[in-house]
Amino acid sequence: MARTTRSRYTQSERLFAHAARILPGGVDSPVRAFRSVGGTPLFIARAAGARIEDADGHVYVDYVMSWGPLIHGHAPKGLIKALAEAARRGTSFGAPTELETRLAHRVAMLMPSMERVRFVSSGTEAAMSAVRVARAATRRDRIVKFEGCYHGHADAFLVQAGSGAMTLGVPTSPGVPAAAAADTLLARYNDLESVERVVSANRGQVAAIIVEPIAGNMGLVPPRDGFLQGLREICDREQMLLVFDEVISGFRAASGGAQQVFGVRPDLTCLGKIIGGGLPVGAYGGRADLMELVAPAGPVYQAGTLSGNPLAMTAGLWCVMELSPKLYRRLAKLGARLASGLADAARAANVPLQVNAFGSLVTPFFTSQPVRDYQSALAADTRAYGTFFRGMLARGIYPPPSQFEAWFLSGAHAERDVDATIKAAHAAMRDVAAS
Ligand code: KE4
Repeated sequence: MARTTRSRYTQSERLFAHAARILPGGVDSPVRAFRSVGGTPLFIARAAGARIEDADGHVYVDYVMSWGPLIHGHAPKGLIKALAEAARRGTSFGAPTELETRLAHRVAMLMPSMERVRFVSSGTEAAMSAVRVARAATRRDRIVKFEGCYHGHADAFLVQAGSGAMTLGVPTSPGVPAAAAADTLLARYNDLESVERVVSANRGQVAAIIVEPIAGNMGLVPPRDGFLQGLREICDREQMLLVFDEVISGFRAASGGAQQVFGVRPDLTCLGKIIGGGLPVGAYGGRADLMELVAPAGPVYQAGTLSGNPLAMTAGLWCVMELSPKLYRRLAKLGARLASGLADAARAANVPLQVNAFGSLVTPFFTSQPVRDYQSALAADTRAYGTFFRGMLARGIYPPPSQFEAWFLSGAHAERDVDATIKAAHAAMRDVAAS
């Protein structure tokens, strides 16, 4: 009988088949299903530092890093120790603890625009709550978001531009009522004129502009010079609020996030990922006069059983206390090394590639044109990315399973990890060229 070649991923395939019978799509978040890159999602058994190990025992250099929270790498010893001690004191109280106050003060020290902070359990909760505060404060219902930016899965954000850019938003997902989408207007990232057009067509009705100050959800797209400052000026002129969604960029672009890097002060900020150190934490905050509207201080209702959970606060505190200028210098060096190495690998294989990079965030776009917004990101060849992704996986590197995500470096990554990644990329680019 012909020997069936044993798959590299036998255990993951078995586990995925079981999962798919009870979990929609076999996963708890869509991007994990490898739908856009092909193949079976890897089921992870353990991870440490910059490495992740799948159920078949294969080890990979990890560039997903749980989609951003793990700026210090997987399972740092100090974090595990702090969590073990915290767990022995109890895992959740549903009552205030000093930990929340300590973390909130640390956040406010790093991001002075956050005069008040409310902890929640995800970036989605942070963004939806910040928008609720903005609507309450301005007594206006409409918001402006940008094509290609993602702020979690609340109804108001699952919206795409209507027939014309000036028309009201339409849902991108079944189950989102047209009415919920209609108050969301779309503008083009890095294009202030598109913002002016939308704002003038809805004068006096827009509560806020919400933006990823460094976009990570169309792949990495940094702001053009003057873009964020321009949004600030439009908001001031139109009495709208500026909401920075720093779920990715917060504590990653710098200890004070993108607002520190670009010197633009938002009225409200959303945080997630790093602030929880890998445990479920989100936060929103900003001007005291706005945040004092939040219950029970004010009438804007928002609540959460596990908000400020002591284990999550312990992890968040440990992570933000470990941030240092030395870490950011290392991350910037590693990011630049990775970005130029990926570009070299593509050039050597004559594969069109644009590499966007910002500190420890990198995205290789399989396209010959610069990527500055959603339209130019969509021009990328996702089939080529899928070939590249599978080639990297087969060579022990675990990039994000989507062309439209950022690669995340951590303090646990070493130059030898980046060099091994670049070596694998030369081979994977040849796979792309040959496909
Ligand atoms: P969560 O609800 O997933 O914690 O955060 C939503 C969110 C809000 N704002 C920004 C800028 C974000 O990037 C996110 C979540 N990011 C994605 C990855 N790009 C999470 C991964 C996933 O959806 O599985």
